[in-house]
Amino acid sequence: MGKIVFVSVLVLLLLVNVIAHVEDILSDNFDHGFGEVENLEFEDEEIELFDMPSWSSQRGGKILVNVDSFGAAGDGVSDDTKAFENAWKQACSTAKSVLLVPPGRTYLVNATKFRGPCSGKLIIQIDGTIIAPDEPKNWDPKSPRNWLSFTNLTGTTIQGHGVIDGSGHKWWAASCKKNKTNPCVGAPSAFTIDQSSAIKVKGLTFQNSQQMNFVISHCQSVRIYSVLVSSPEDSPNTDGIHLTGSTNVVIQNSKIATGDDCVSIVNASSNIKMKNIACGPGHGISIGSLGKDNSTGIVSRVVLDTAFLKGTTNGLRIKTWQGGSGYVNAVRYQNVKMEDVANPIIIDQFYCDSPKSCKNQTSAVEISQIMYLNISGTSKTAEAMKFACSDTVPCNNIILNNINLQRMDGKTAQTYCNSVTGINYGLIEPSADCLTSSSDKSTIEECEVNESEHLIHTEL
Ligand SMILES: *[C@@H]1O[C@H](CO)[C@@H](O)[C@H](O)[C@H]1NC(C)=O
Ligand SMILES: *[C@@H]1O[C@H](CO)[C@@H](O)[C@H](O)[C@H]1NC(C)=O
Ligand SMILES: *[C@@H]1O[C@H](CO)[C@@H](O)[C@H](O)[C@H]1NC(C)=O
Ligand SMILES: *[C@@H]1O[C@H](CO)[C@@H](O)[C@H](O)[C@H]1NC(C)=O
Ligand SMILES: *[C@@H]1O[C@H](CO)[C@@H](O)[C@H](O)[C@H]1NC(C)=O
Ligand SMILES: *[C@@H]1O[C@H](CO)[C@@H](O)[C@H](O)[C@H]1NC(C)=O
Ligand SMILES: *[C@@H]1O[C@H](CO)[C@@H](O)[C@H](O)[C@H]1NC(C)=O
Ligand SMILES: CC(=O)N[C@H]1CO[C@H](CO)[C@@H](O)[C@@H]1O
Repeated sequence: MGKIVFVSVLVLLLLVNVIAHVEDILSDNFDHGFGEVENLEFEDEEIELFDMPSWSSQRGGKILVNVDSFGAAGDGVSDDTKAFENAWKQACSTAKSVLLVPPGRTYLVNATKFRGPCSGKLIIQIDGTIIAPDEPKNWDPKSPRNWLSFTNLTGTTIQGHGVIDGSGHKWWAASCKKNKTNPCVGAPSAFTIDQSSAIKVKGLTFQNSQQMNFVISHCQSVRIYSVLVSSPEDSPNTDGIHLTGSTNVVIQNSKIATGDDCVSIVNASSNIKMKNIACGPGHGISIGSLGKDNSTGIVSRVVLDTAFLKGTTNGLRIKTWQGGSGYVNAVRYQNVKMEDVANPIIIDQFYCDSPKSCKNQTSAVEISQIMYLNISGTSKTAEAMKFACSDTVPCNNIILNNINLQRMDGKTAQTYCNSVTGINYGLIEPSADCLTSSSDKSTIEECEVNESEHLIHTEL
């Protein structure tokens, strides 16, 4: 008896230790990782000034570069591409300039690359609507995957109450996801910020993108807030905000309704913070996919704090293809409310978004230190939590704390586990018995076996 009590206490101590240790690792990383982006210097006074709804004169010592002054018609029919290009040249080469797309008008603009570096900290004030030509057949063959893209900028603010509309309807109809007889070809991303740093995006609406709505690629220090993404639930591959190769990114107070992932975070991205996000319809908030075609995928240090997901086909998802390498680690999801969400919590190391089924392979992108804290709401699927991990590369240190996911139809929700280790504490509903101990094998054995004996002992 004494031995049992002793072992139980030992096990408890081990568990407490593991929890404390993992929390240390997480909070250390996060505090350290996000200090930089939290302290990014943006000139907030100026930003208030430029939030004014319309511009008719120059203010605050800024030089206004209005696309209308370069011959833009703004009638939604005339081709305003040249006017935008010329306005860009002027604005980008002038210190203290504001590139203005004025409100109340609609500008038709072809695929265009807006290149930096620019002199000074450019402000791009978009209050009007910019629309893309809607016919895929006439799309500029030199820019098959981009509509509006901004590259090589530093310290740029893009803001306003304007709308970026990809006119995607014909692209969607031509997608192989819509009609299997169509060839699978990529469509343009609507709005891309590439190879840039210290970028702020505020207030814009992205809608009806041809494929992804808003892409951040190979950037450092980006803050996105109060953006709205709105594309139909059945529009194929229209990710809301897509991050690739980017570090120190904050996405805040944003609302995303679309046909693919609300947010997708892929390779070589780290220090990503999302706060106060509404998602749905859509495919949820995703890390991945990673590891396709045996590639290396690395994502680390991601926090989602405060989110509401409604009617999405996944909730908090990590998806990797078999055969990949690399890792996903240090991810924390907290304070998330779900309503009518399929697969609210899912790690899928068998992701296969291809017409052919994927071969089982032994290598995989390794997944560890993933924490779910205070996640509640309703699940559309029986498996409210799913940890489908590779037998050869298991998921480690998965931590659940205060989870309450109920099925919509009142039946009992379940947790699916394959090859996963970790811990759970607090209320866990549905229960996740696969996660009771640390990833340390010796601890698992002691823990499982002797905790149950301890219970029997107290019942006696
Ligand atoms: C925009 O694209 C159309 C084809 O859709 C083309 O006719 C037109 O010349 C392009 N405009 C410019 C300024 O390149
Ligand atoms: C980006 O700008 C830098 C100067 O700041 C220049 O040297 C470099 O060639 C530019 N890169 C691209 C891809 O345009
Ligand atoms: C799919 O595309 C083919 C060829 O363009 C067309 O004949 C068929 O009607 C389409 N099917 C649907 C469901 O739209
Ligand atoms: C992912 O990023 C790493 C660098 O961080 C790179 O080595 C690797 O090739 C990238 N993978 C893909 C698929 O681009
Ligand atoms: C990935 O690796 C597996 C195992 O080595 C191999 O069978 C497969 O052909 C590879 N796939 C690709 C796309 O290279
Ligand atoms: C749990 O998350 C919800 C949002 O879903 C929030 O309202 C609540 O305050 C959180 N609880 C705690 C203890 O942080
Ligand atoms: C691949 O592995 C998974 C998980 O171990 C298993 O459920 C599935 O049946 C396997 N598929 C094949 C084709 O071997
Ligand atoms: C170390 C120890 O006491 N292990 C025991 C834990 O409980 C199981 C039975 O559930 C025993 O088989 C182990 O020997």
